[in-house]
This record gives sequence, structure tokens and C-alpha cells, in this order.
Amino acid sequence: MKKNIKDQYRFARDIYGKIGVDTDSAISKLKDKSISLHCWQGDDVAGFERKKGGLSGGIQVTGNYPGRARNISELKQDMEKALCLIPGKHRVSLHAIYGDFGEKPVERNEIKIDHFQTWIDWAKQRNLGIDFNSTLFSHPLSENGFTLSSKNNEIRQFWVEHIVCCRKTAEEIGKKLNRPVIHNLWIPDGMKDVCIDRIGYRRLLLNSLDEIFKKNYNKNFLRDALEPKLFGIGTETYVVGSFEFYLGYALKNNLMLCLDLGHFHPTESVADKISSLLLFMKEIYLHISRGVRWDSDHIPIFDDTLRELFLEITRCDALDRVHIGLDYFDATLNRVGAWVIGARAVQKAILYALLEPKKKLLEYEKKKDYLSRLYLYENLKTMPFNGVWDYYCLISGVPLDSDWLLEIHKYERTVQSKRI
Ligand code: RNT
Ligand code: ZN
Repeated sequence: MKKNIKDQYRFARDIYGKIGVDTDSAISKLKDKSISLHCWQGDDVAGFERKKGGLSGGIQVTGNYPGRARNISELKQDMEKALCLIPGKHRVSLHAIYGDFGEKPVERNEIKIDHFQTWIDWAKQRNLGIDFNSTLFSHPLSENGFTLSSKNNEIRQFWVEHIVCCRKTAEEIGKKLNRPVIHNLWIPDGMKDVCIDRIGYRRLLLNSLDEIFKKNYNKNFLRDALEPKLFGIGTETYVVGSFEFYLGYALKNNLMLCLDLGHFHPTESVADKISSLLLFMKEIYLHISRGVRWDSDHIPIFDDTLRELFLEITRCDALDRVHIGLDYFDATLNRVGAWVIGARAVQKAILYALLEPKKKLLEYEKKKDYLSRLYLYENLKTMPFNGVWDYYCLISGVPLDSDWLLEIHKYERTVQSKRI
């Protein structure tokens, strides 16, 4: 088997070599690219607060597949299992509601580093990075549809305080791990129907952000991203944190934008935004998700959208300026398997992009030889990509595509099915 894979790799290396692509170097770049595994796929975005309400804020998980992680140790165990089946070294993305809060309720504006110490210890042991997200949904003070843009000053202030302590916590995590933590901010604010005072709410959001970001942190430990959205459930007509709003704010304040693949019009190309943003913004954060007709948060697969996105990133030679995070929640199937499919799909898309013969394609383009350009672009799809991917899995010590499902079945039988 091993020999077979090596033979297949040699074969693939020769074929790619003929069009000017170095497969060894593609593999080594892929190896260096970490993905942030989102903890919330493991428990349907529930979190570990003592006072738990339902999921709210225009996001929704459907399905009730058995085996959901019910506490921090089960969630860690599940993420460890997933990470064994994903090649490379990665990060985990935590939401503020996933702290280790102990027995007494901790309000969102009281969150501190202590609540994340067990996560930090775990990350250190496993050489994982951490990303952090403030949580402005699933809370009584977000129920009326507004948080940072609320016209109620107390509510607005509460959420400002929440983010202030989340950023502080994130920076301290960064210091403890000695690597940057990306803090991402998404808010659910908006209206279902005709909104007259659009500018009023946006002005309030602007004021809140100014209060939050007046505190500067060392970028070696904390980097901030803002996540825009086109619409959500209950915010069909108006979302305060729109693309234009955050684009302006991020550029003015030297922050990142977080592009969630489900947050745009279905016919809009997120791939096409990359080259424009990179001319004005140092870094970009991604929330990889798969929208099916709307922001449905399906598991990413190795599809055109994902390929085009990473092709653009590698064409801009910007793999190091674009940070990858996963963001989806599917409870209709094994949740650990969901992480594995999504993460591996992203890695395939990165590899596919790294194997593009950019020089050749550019030559054709320059000569206006558009038939040759399209011919090569099309033929790439049936090149022996799998020979390179399988080899990468082999040298990374993880199962091939043909084998990892068995591991999930075994884990489900021996671990997850016992959680009743
Ligand atoms: C919601 C945003 C946001 C959330 C997570 C849980 O539409 O995509 O990123 O999915 O923070
Ligand atoms: Zn997102």
C-alpha cells in the first residue's frame, strides 16, 4: 500500500513537473498552513455557560444525531479525534461561551483568562494555536435584536464590556502561547423589515467599536477581525454590520475583515474580493462554510467555490496573509466526521491551488492565447491530483480518504454512542 502511494506520487510529480509545477514545494507550503478548527461544530453551538438558553441571533443548527459533546472534556476528546484524521498542525477556535466556568454563573462581561486556563494547557500540550470569538448571541440582552448598536445605552455598554474583556483574554492567551490569537467579532444586529434609521444604528455601532478598539494590543499576541453579513434569519432587510460598514472600519483602523463564505449573495464571488482587499488590507480572516441557497452553514466540500477561493489566494501569493478558520454546524451526522470532511476539503483546495501552473497560465494570458489558457485550466481538473494528496496524508501520518471513515465509525461505537 505504502509503496503504491509512493509510486503514484512519483507518477504525479512527473506529470505536474512537465507543466512547470513543483509538487514537493506545494506539499511543504500546505504543511505550513494551519486551519482553525471551530469548537462549536462539536456541540451545536451550545457552549458551557451555567445559565443556558437556546441558540438565538439568526443562526440555527438542525439535526439531532446522537453523540453530541456535553462538556469540555468530551469536546476536547472529539477535537483530538478529528485532529488525528486531519494532516498538519492546527489551531482551535473558541467562542467566549466555551470557557471552563465552574459551578457559578459568570456573566459575559466578567470573562477572564482563568476561564480558559484548561484550554490553554490543553493547547500547549498538543502544540495547538487558539483563536477567540466574542459571543453576542444566545443571551437575554441580545434577544431584542441589537447589541453593539442598541439604542438602549445599558445594553450597548454591556456588550462593549463583553468584547473588551474578550480581547484582553485573547491577548493573554496569545502571550501564554507565544503566538497571535485572532479575535473575531460577529454581531447579530439588524431588522426583519423596513428600517428607517439605518444610519442611526450604524453610528452607534461605530461608537461602540471606537470604544472597544481604543485599546491597542501587540499584534504578536492579538489580531482583530470583523465579520460582515448580508442578512440572517430575522434580519432579512437590514444588517447593521454590513460589508461596506466593516470594510470602511477595518481599513481605517488597520483591522482584518473576516469573510464568511455564507455571508454574501449566492451569486457573489468571495474569491474575487481577495485581490482587491489585499491591495488595501494587510491580512484577511476566512470563515469557511458552504452556503446552500443561503447562509446555511453546511460542511465545506472540495467544490468550485473553495477551489476558486484558494486559487485566488495563491495567485496573489498571499497564503501567509490569509488566515483560515472553519465555521459551520451540522447536527444531522457524526459531528467529528463533519470537522474532518470540512478541514480536509479546505486542505485539498489549498493543495489544488498550489499545484496550478501559474507561470504557464500567465504566459498564455499575456499573449492573449485564451484558448490555451482555458484548455490548461480545464485539464488541470483531471490531472493526478490524488497522487499528491494521498502522499501528503501518508507522510503526515493520517489515514487516506479511503480509510478515515472507519476510524469515525469505531469512535462512534466506542465513545460517542455511550453518551446518553
Ligand atoms: C454567523 C457568523 C458567526 C457564527 C459563529 C458561531 O452568521 O457566521 O461567525 O457562525 O460565530
Ligand atoms: Zn462566520
